[in-house]
Amino acid sequence: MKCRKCGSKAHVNMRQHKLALCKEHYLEWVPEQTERFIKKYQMFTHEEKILVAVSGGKDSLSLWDILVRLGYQADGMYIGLGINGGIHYSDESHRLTEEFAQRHGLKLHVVDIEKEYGQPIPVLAEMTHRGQGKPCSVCGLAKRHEMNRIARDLGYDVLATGHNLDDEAAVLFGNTLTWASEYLLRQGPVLPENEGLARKVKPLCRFYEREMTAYAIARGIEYIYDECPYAEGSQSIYYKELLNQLETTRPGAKLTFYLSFLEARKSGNLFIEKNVEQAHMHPCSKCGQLTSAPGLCSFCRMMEKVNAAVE
Ligand code: Q46
Ligand code: ZN
Ligand code: ZN
Repeated sequence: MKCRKCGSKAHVNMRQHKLALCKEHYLEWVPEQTERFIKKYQMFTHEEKILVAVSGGKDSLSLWDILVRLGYQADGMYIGLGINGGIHYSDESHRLTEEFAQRHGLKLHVVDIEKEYGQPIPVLAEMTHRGQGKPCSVCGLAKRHEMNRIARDLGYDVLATGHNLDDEAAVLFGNTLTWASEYLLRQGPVLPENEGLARKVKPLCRFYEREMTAYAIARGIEYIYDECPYAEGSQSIYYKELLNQLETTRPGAKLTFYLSFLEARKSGNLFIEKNVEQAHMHPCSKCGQLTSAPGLCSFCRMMEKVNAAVE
């Protein structure tokens, strides 16, 4: 296999794009493509302030690296979840994120859930009996709440996350199986800003997971290889495996699945009544973030339970 651009030995072969590139040209290609997606989906401009949610994994660190290389004003945000167990997941991912920021002279905001709310995520999950033994629903709720809070308090226009195509296709697959209209309507590379909530964007949503791994390794980014220990056996991993099987026999199937969905959504061909999207939102009476029910948002409601349990 030879690099299409220079003819030297190829480092990455992307069957789905019928494209092989050497290391040097691959390291150019990924940021170029990212810039193309940013423009195509009108994610943000060079004048806007971007907050990148970094977990210490390959996708978010690569995203931060790419945005900075493209000349965007991108700061990082790390949320310490307090998930350690045998593999020191949180400690290690925090260390790698700090190192990355220092090495590149970048600004990193760190929020530690335990310091902020008294308990780490697994304990909060136990105290609130949410999620049948898995802390993921509490974790997701807390991460979303903290990202919105920091973006708002520190005046960022845009919140960027490192979701790749495999993540997006798995979510889409799950939502399609149950035809979850509300979620289908909201899924996409950009979720517009809404009354004080920053715009949310996913600049890597068209890259395969293996493309991002190849980028992080070629760029020499040190990232945490282990997944969060609670990810094991999750539905999203199962969907990813199914889609990978499909991809093996039909290269490009994953990308087509996601892009056809985006096309259908854009042209209004999803057969979903638009008014689902317009569910009325109210500001939470405690933190001010938007929520569908009047009163407290789900995060503040959860924290009320925790506080009641402590007293
Ligand atoms: S939700 Fe669940 Fe993840 Fe939180 S507890 Fe770990 S696996 S980190 S994306
Ligand atoms: Zn080349
Ligand atoms: Zn609230």
